[in-house]
Order: sequence, then structure tokens, then C-alpha cells
Amino acid sequence: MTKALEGVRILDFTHVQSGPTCTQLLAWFGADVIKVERPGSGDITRGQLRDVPDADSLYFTMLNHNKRSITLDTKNPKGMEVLWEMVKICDVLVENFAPGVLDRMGLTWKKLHEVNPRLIVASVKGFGPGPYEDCKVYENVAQCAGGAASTTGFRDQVPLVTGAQIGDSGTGLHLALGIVTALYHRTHSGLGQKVDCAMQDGVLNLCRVKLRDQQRLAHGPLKEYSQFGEGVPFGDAVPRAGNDSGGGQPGRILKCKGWETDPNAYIYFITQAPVWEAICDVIGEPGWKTDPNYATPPARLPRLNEIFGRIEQWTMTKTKFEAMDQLNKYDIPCGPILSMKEIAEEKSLRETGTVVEVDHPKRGKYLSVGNPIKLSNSPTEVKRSPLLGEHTEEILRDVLKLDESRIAAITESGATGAQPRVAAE
Ligand code: CAO
Repeated sequence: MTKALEGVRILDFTHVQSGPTCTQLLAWFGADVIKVERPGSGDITRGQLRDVPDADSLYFTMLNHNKRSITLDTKNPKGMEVLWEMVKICDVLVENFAPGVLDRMGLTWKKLHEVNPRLIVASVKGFGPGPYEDCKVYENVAQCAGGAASTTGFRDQVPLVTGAQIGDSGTGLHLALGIVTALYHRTHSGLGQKVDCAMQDGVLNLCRVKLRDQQRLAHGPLKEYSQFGEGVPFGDAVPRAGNDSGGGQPGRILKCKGWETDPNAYIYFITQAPVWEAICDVIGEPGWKTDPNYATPPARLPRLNEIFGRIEQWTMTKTKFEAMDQLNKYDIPCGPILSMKEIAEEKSLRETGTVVEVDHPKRGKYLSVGNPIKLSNSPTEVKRSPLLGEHTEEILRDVLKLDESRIAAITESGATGAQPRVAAE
């Protein structure tokens, strides 16, 4: 069975998290992803947050599956020569360097397009054109500048960043969609194009509902936010709403049995309107089905603290899994707060390949997140990340089809970081 992106060759000039997330997805769909790295050190994450001495970190291995690695010093003229050879035969160049780095390497869009008009050039930057376009950006900066932090956390506490990497991995996902769209466009235009994703824009796209709420504020208080029922006035910007759900169906995180000692003994409970009567029966408040103070969604909005307080009295008598079992019988939308330990041990996630065990020659077996996008005719097989420069020779010889004397000259120059071979006597 051929893979969806088989035949697509990617010059992967990415590092850290945002760009590698994108190219890993493309590799999982079958593209030949060739990661270009600096000799000696490679992607900085290889050595960051190391848990096993001398082995590539989990930070690196979990973002670079199914790729090949070539080491090239782009500050060495021979290294740049090889890079231009790659530009000629690749379909896509993906990069997430700081603003200006690609131009300083001489890899301007104009020149790249001249050399290979079919090449798609895809970039992640922190910001789009504007006051911050020259800034370097990491995950949490994007979360703050994209509106996520100001709307996350509790009203009377500091803004919060979230554990989900919406700036890095989120923007990598956006970029991957841009790339496959440009590849599709190329099938009729015959030409490559630039694909730009700014992390601020990616985060804002994921915070779309909060910009919705910002505009709703002009027409009155946000009644599904608990502060409405608490009588706390709204300011001129969307406030942090704790664990209130933003949609029309109010929800809350509630304690379950064992919460005193287990930090994850909680459930997310949604008081979905169509199942309100079932909720009243389950928690032992059948009178609320007809009481005008509780019977309709608008009547409930000013009383959310009281209602969730009562529901919590019920959830606290059950473990999160017992509560799930009971609530699911009545189609009441709810979800356990799962710890990473519970997720790592969850059998069904292993069976679908969403959590996979991968073997690595230097670190042994480790768990990773597999491809969350399942294609029926292009299943993903997760292969370990490459060692630094593991495929340098293979790419020079088999992909770029350079002859032995040229490979020797490149090696001799130090451009690949490899030791020149001693000539046989
Ligand atoms: N050989 C030789 N030099 C190389 C090389 C290679 N193979 N690959 C990269 N370099 C050089 C570049 O030429 C650049 O040198 P100059 O500054 O002299 O031109 C240098 O490495 C540094 O690149 P950088 O600026 O991208 O790296 P940094 O560590 O200083 O910044 C980061 C990192 C992430 C802040 C920055 O790349 C960035 O803002 N990227 C865009 C946004 C982004 O993707 N952020 C997400 C990061 S994940 O949290």
C-alpha cells in the first residue's frame, strides 16, 4: 500500500518544536523528510532535558520520528553548495529559524523560486508583519501574545499558560495543512508558493471563541461565566473564566472520591440542556425538573455555583470512573481528568496507535504519541528518530547522486562534520 505523501521530498530545516511537529506529520503520511542539522550538535533539543546520558532526549525523539538526518554546516561554502543541490530536488523546504536567518544564508524566496519554481517554502515565525515581526518567539510567548493566557486561569489570579503546546505544535499543524494545500495547488498551477504561519495567528485561531466573547461583551454580560451569577461586574476585556465552559452548555470540573489525596480525582461535568432531567434524577433533585428557577437554561445561568455545588456533592461519592459509568448511562456529557500516567497506561490508546512504544538504539524503549490523524488507506508506522547525521552519506550518494570525488571534496572541507576518509594504501 502506498502512503498518501509518498514521492514528496521535504528539505526539513526545522528545529525545536513547531517546525518538527509539522515535518513529523508529513513523514507519517509518507513524505521523505530529510532533516538538515548543524554538524556536532544538531537540533538543539537533542541535548535538552536529557534523561539518559549521551542519548538523544525524549524532546527530540518524540518530534522527529520517520525522518532522515544529514549534517551540513551552512556557514561552510561546500555545505551551502550541497544545500542548493537539495533545493533543486525537493518539493518543500520547511524552516522555523528566527526572522532573517534564511535571507542571511542567501536562501531568499526570489532565489529559491528561480532555482526551483515548483518548490514550496514553508515557514513558522513568531509574528506576522507588524511591530513584532523581528522577534524570536517560544511557546509561551505565543500563548501570551495570541490571547490564550489572558483568558486562561482564574479571574482573581495571574494569567496562565496551558500545558497543551498550542503555540508550537498548534502552529506546526497549521503549517502542515498549508503545505498539503500548496502541494494540491501545485497540481494545477505547476508552481510552488510561500506558506507562512505566525505563532501568534495560530494561537489566536485556536482562541477564536474568546474573540467571539469579546464582541458579545458589548451587548451585555457573559451569562455562562460564573462571575455573572456571582454578581461580579465585567470589565472591557474577556476575563479569565476558570473551568467554566464557554459554550451554551455550562460545565465545570468537580471533585470525585479521593480528591483529598489524588490531584486528578476530578471529572468534567456538562449540564447539557437535553439531558437536564436525567441529571436531576441522578443527583437526587427531581424537583429541579419543573422548578422555574432550575427548569430552563436561562434560569440556571445565574445559579451555576449552587447547581454545580449540588452536583459535586454527588460526584464526591464516586470515583471519576464510577461517575463516568453512571453518567454515560444517561448520555450526560462528562470526562475524567486523566493524568499522563493514566494515559500512558490506557490500553485503547495503545491499540489505536495514538500511544506507541518505540525502540531506540541509544535509549532503548520509550513511549511516544503516534499520529492522531488516521487515514484508512495510509496507516502510520512510527519509526525511531534518526541519530545525528545518520543518513549523510546515503543522501549525498543516493538522493543527490553526487559522485565519489565530489563527496570526498565535501567531506574534506568539513561541511558535513565527518572525518575525511584515510585513503587506502
Ligand atoms: N549550520 C550552520 N549554522 C546553522 C545551521 C547549520 N546547519 N542551522 C542553523 N544555523 C545558524 C543560522 O544560520 C543562524 O545563524 P545567524 O544568526 O548567524 O544567521 C543560527 O543558527 C541561529 O538560528 P536561530 O536564530 O533560528 O536560532 P536561535 O536558537 O537563536 O533561536 C528560536 C531559536 C526558536 C527562538 C528562533 O529560531 C525563532 O524565533 N524561530 C521562529 C519561531 C519558532 O519557530 N519558535 C518555536 C520554537 S519551539 O519552542
